[in-house]
Amino acid sequence: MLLELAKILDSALLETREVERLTAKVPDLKLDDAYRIQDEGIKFRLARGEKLIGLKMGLTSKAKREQMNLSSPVYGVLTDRMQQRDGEVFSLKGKIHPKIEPEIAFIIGKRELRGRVTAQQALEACSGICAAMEILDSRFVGFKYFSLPDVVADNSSSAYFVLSSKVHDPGKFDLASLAKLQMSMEVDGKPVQTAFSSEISGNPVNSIVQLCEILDSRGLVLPAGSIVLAGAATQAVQLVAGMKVCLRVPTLGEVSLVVA
Ligand code: OOG
Ligand code: MG
Repeated sequence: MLLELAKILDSALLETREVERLTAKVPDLKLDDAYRIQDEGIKFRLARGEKLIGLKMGLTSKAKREQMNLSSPVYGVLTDRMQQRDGEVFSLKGKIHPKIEPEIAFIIGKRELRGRVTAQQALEACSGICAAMEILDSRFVGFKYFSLPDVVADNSSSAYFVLSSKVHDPGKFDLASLAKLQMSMEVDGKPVQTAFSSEISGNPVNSIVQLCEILDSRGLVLPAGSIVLAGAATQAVQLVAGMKVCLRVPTLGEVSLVVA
């Protein structure tokens, strides 16, 4: 059954169409099984030649939990095909109902993270940190009214992401400074969503801590070299052709995309 549900979502992705939420068919879908559906969906993508390059945390801010009416952090998987280049033109072709949100990304260094870690250990395990934006695109009708198992099964709405071309040495930051980053996402030069990085689980580094906890509970590790998106600091904004979106984080730099 799980494989069948994964196939439904995978065809929706490939055919750019919305499908009914899975819990309409399987009302008692459990979160564990939802992660198994996510795993199967990722296997389909890997079989098509995509490579795993990281993980994203989602629903790590109050703004996002309220926007989606969902209660706890979840993770999704990032592949090389999802990554856009900083400043690149992003075409809406082949997208269902994409939204963009401001994030912070960490690059895990040469050693994998296994088991539970503290925020300090998580920070020390990083080799890079940068400003980032995630483009979500749920495969569910209206991008709304889904439950936690639905969103997890759908790879936590992961679709695309972009990292700033400026990646910093995390040694320049301590935990306190990482909670005070000012994040301003602009559309055509006007700020539309602004927040401090503390909106992300109190500190974006805590997203790595939470990710390790969930991975550990599933018997998995956070691989060396992974990109980790910490989750959006604010609500997501719908993408419209012609808009230029730029996230500015004064101490980190900026990252942008032009929507076509
Ligand atoms: C779920 C994914 C949320 C974030 O950064 O909070 C997320 C959704 O909003 O569809 O990626
Ligand atoms: Mg996100």
